[in-house]
Amino acid sequence: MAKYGKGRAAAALLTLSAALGTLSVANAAPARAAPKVHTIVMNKMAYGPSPTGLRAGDVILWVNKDMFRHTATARDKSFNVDLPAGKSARMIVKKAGLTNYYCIYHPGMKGQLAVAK
Ligand SMILES: [Cu+2]
Repeated sequence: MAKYGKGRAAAALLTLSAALGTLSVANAAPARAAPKVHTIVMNKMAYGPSPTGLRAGDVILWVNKDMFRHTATARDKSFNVDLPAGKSARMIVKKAGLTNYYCIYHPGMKGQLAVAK
């Protein structure tokens, strides 16, 4: 009987701590707006326009609508997205500032990301 009672108390404590854990998560309000998803389309051997309002932590969805394989490769090697024809991929923007990128298969394809902190 005593054993049963202890078990009940432990279970109640677990429930309580779980509830507190939920509360503290709910109270941790984000300091800034949630990350946004920006799309850059590769089509007809060119990148679509660079998104405005990019911030570090945002996501870029690269979409290759072309019939060729393309990459988005940063000149400073901070990212490299390699996409077969018709594929897409998500990339988290990590670095603030200006980053030039190009396609390693078609060096005439060029773009630039402008990322705020
Ligand atoms: Cu290419």
